[in-house]
Amino acid sequence: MLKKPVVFAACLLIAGAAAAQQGAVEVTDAWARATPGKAENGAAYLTIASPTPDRLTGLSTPAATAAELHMMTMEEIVAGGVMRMRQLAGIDLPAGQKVALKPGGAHIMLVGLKQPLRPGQSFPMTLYFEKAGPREVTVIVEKAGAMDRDSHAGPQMLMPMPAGR
Ligand SMILES: [Cu+2]
Repeated sequence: MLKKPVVFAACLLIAGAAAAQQGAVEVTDAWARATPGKAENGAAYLTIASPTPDRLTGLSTPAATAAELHMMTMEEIVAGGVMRMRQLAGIDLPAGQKVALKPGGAHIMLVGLKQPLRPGQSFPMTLYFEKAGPREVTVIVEKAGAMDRDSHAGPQMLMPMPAGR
């Protein structure tokens, strides 16, 4: 299925066929976790569906110094130990499939928050797509323990990753 050995892609949730309208990248359920105290970093999540193959190559937001694409690996989640993340250069978007950035997998790291994220707040974020260009979305801040933007969403699923690295 995957032609390139992109390890991170195995961790992305493919949430079934998308109903995206022709020619438009859809970004939905953009949310961020509220941050405790004066935490310097935060995490944001969203779901992307592109009707044509594309690639998310970068992000920016006035809420933080930088917004980076990060991935946590399977071992780290199972071990429940120290949170280690590595930065991704981008995320491939297969045509017509939803790609979800969710807790425990790929996420957007908000590095250097200008101010703490409080529940109920929102802030703009711009996603840069290789083909579709920039797209601005509004990110809603959910409470600190939130696992999902929507309470009706199903349980978190983790796909096994190829061993070795
Ligand atoms: Cu991160």
